[in-house]
Amino acid sequence: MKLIIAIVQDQDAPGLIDDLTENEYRVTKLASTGGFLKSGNTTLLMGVEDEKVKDVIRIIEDNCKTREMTTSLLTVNMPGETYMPYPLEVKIGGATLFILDVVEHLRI
Ligand code: 2BA
Repeated sequence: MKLIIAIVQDQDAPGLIDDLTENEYRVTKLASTGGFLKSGNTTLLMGVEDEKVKDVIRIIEDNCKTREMTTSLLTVNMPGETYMPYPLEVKIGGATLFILDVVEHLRI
C-alpha cells in the first residue's frame, strides 16, 4: 500500500474529491497553506493499493490545472525607507505529489 499526499489548489479540490470518492477511493482533506505564497491550498491524504496508484494519479491530472498567479509578495526597498510592492508571476502546479510506502495500515 502507498500513501499519496497531494497538494492541490483549493478551486480544484471539490471536483477531485468527488471523482476520487465516485471511484471508491478513500480520501482525507486537510486545509493547508503554501509556505511561499502564504495562501490557502488543499492537502489530500489517500491510502491506496500499489496497483491503483497510476489510476489515482490519472484522476488527479484530469482535475488539477496549472495556473499563473500574480502576487505582490516581494517588496523593493526605496529611498527613505519606503517599500514598494513588486509584482511577481508564479506558475502554481496542477498538483504536488508525494508517494510513500505504507508499513502498516490498520482500521480498528
Ligand atoms: P507555495 O509554497 O505557496 O508555492 C506556490 C508557488 O510559488 C509554487 O507552485 C511555485 O511556482 C512558486 N514558488 C514556491 N517556492 C518558491 C521559491 N522559493 N522561489 C520561487 N517560486 C516559488 P508549486 O511548485 O506548484 O507548489 C504549490 C504548493 O505545493 C506550494 O505552495 C506548497 O504548498 C506545496 N509544495 C510544493 N513543493 C513542495 C515541497 N517540496 N514540499 C512541500 N510542499 C510543497
